[in-house]
Amino acid sequence: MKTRSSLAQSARLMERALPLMPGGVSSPVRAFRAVGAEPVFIDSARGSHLYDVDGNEYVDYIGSWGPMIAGHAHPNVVAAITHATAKGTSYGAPVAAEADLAEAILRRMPSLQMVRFVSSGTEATMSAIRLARAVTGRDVIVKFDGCYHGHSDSLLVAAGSGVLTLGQPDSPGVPAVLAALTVSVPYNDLDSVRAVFNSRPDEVACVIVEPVAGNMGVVAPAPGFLEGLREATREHGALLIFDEVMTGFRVAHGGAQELYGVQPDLTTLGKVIGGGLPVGAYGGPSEHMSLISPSGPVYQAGTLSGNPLAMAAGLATLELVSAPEAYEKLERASARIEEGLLAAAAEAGVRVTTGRVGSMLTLFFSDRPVRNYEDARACDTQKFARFHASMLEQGIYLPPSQFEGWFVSLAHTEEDVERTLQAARAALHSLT
Ligand code: KE4
Repeated sequence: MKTRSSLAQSARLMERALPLMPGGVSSPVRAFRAVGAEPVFIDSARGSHLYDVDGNEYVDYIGSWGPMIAGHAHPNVVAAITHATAKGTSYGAPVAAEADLAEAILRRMPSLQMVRFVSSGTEATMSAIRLARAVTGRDVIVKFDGCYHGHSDSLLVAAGSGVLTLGQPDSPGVPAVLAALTVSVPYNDLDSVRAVFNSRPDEVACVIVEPVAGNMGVVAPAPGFLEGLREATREHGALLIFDEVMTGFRVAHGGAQELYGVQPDLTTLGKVIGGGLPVGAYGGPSEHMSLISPSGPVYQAGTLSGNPLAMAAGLATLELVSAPEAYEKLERASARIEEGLLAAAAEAGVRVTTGRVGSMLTLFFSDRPVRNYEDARACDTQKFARFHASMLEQGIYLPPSQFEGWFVSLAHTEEDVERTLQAARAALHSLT
């Protein structure tokens, strides 16, 4: 069993970073707090592999939390960014590349007639709910426990991802008067959504949902859930927002809205459409999007929105996942990993379940299926932490939280999969 050589340089770099940046990191979940391990500093990456500053090599299942669907440092993406960089890095002016990426997105998602680029998923969802409030003239938003839509005030309520990982589903600093306008209900529970509409008729501006939840671990929508949201929002004059920051062009060529055949009013995007550079986007019908400044009164802006390098990286990445075979390859590798994990757990006598849609999956340390936040919270996070530590020691780099998804890329090989399953067998046996 291959184990890591040293972590001395990572430790030294964390010692240096800690007094400079909160937790020594630029995003909380990277601090590995939930798994009680020391984070490794990454020096480089290529394909499906990461290389840390001590020279240890890992098979990577974080993929920068989703963007690296074509693998790290893909030659096409590197060439696109390099070509763009040689002409300058940012102009604060329109560039043709914005329309290039916009056309690529609209071709894949017919529910979008227009799109606005921003620099993160947080900006995308924050802007989409502002637009929904403007379109409807209403203030209340409905979200789902355990879903995470970035860290804007209105959406940091019963949130998933890092806030759930760190056991802080709500955050200090969010004014109570604002949080009161956000109603969070259980995922996959249509009755609770209908109850909100019945109790606060004409107040709900939008329902925002991860069409496949990825921030309490991967949880698929129950049959009829998304269709029910579409029907309830239409019936009550609220907008349906699909937050496809994670699922967009990840779970299917046209995202979750293609996979499940449900068209939202607004869609938010990120991750894959930036190919590893900072890009977010929100879009929908022209009648709504034309309300966005400067064509309309709803203000939203960004110094680096539509950055030419980020547009080039996003377009090159989308082109790499444009053939149907790409999703077939992702499906085969991801299904192989899922069935291998389940077999290894059964062999070791460890009770687990899995959540998977396409190339995003989670191994839950739970003896029951995970269908919502309450189920996810019942997972054995200590056992997950021990599993994570063993996998990391064996050179398999997993998200450092039970409440995150693993991401498979086009670069993951048969050998990567077999190495992962071999490590998982050892890790699971070490738990018994
Ligand atoms: P960003 O602001 O982090 O670009 O996107 C926020 C966001 C919005 N919507 C969904 C469905 C998301 O998953 C995210 C961000 N995802 C997390 C990982 N689960 C980002 C990782 C991090 O916070 O460091």
